[in-house]
Amino acid sequence: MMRLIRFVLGKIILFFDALFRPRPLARPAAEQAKVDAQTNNLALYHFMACPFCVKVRRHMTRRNLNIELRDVKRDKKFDRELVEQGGSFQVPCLRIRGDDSSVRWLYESSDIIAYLDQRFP
Ligand SMILES: N[C@@H](CCC(=O)N[C@@H](CS)C(=O)NCC(=O)O)C(=O)O
Repeated sequence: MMRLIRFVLGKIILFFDALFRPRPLARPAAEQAKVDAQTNNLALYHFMACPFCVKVRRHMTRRNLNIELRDVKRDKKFDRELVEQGGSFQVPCLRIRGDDSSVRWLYESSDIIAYLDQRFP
């Protein structure tokens, strides 16, 4: 029963997400290219119908941040990486690779949004 409720709620969330898609920020091409180069080091572990993931994905769209999406429900490899390297199965989670190749796993949708706002003001 809970699974069914979650499934239906997920579909409703995705419907409204698609219906009210945010308008992406328009940057000059050179500036967007710079931002794209920086977001290359980021990957968002998520799944489609998760409301907290929708919140982060909508923020990314609004800020025009092209961050690789890794769906943990569609690809077991991402599921394993998240648990084994991130430390727990919770989405959304932002994988941040530093210039020195160090990796940080950032959980919590609000913290992810705050991080993106601070890095791409
Ligand atoms: N406070 C967290 C909540 C995240 C959360 O509850 N995510 C759910 C999916 S919507 C989750 O990962 N649950 C673990 C599971 O499904 O096992 C946030 O804002 O990111």
